[in-house]
Amino acid sequence: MKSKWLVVLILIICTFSAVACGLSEDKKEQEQAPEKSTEEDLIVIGFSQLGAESDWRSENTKSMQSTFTEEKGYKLLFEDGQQSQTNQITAIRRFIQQDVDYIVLAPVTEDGWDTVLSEAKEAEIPVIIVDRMVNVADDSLYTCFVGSDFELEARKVTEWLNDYCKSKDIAADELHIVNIQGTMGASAQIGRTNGLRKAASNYGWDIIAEESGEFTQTKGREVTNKLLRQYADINVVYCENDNSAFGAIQAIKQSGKRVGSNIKDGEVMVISFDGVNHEALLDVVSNQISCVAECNPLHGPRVEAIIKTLEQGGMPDKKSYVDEKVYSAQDEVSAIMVNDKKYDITILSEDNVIDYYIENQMKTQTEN
Ligand code: GZL
Repeated sequence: MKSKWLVVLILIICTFSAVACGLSEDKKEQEQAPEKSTEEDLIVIGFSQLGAESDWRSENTKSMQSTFTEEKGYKLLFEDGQQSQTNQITAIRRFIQQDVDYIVLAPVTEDGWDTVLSEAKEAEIPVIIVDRMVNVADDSLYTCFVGSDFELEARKVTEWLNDYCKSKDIAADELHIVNIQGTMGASAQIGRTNGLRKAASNYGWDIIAEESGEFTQTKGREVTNKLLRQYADINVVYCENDNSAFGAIQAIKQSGKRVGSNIKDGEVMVISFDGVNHEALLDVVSNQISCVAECNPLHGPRVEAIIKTLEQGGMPDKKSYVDEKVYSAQDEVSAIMVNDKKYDITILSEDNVIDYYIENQMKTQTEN
């Protein structure tokens, strides 16, 4: 009898130990298994992008999309506003309904955001403003801003223009400028226009006309065409982004005039902003664009750094601005001063232009 019970006891012990081993194996497997980011582990970001109007905007969108991937623990909800504030407001309301973790807004224009940002604040969803700024009565409606100082960009190129003219004995009253503006009411347009106006008032330049080229090549060409037909003495076309500059260059050539820096010899000078793609930098080398202020679009890594700070309970700077270069192929001006600060001019040539283009592309890769 005893031996039978002994056998039963041994069987019971074996069974329990087998089960215990199994459990520990499962536990070990779980511990070794890589963390699978399940849906609820992802940080959900609602990104309201203003549109797809320019090469700059495409690079900006690419930077955000390549930064906020599921592999890195994010779920990016991307909405293209197609240049419409109404669409962007609708997108933000959708993000609120979806209870995203963060809202990132690249606002098409500065005004009109108070109500919808109050709704986001009410829902306790942090809002990060990227690229252009919002003009709100209460700046607690957004957590922070990261982007460019557009008026500084304008001060840089206008200081370059002033120093270049001095080096060529071109008198201030010999300059007859048209401003091909960006999207009216956008921070980039406001800052770049203000910077030109202040320099013109300061140095005695003649701004013949200002009209929006909407940051696009088509509209830039159309507006420049019209102004060239209206005003025979235009010798500087100040374009508030590269795509409108590409259009202006086409219009100047179609008018039978020559594009270039040699104003004294009758060339029409083109000045621009962005310097984002190879075409723009090659236009600088070939003297189609005399000077371009870089406007860096690679905000993905910058926004990610802000979100990481917030995730760790930190508070990012309320406003952070990107350091940006000035490019020219004219070596008469090697540096400029703005507000007592010196900015070197990056002199581009066929030998080095690829380095700067690659550098920008590398920034895209390395910063992500
Ligand atoms: C600048 C950005 C502007 C670019 C344009 O940060 O808002 O909008 O200069 C773009 O190319 O369309």
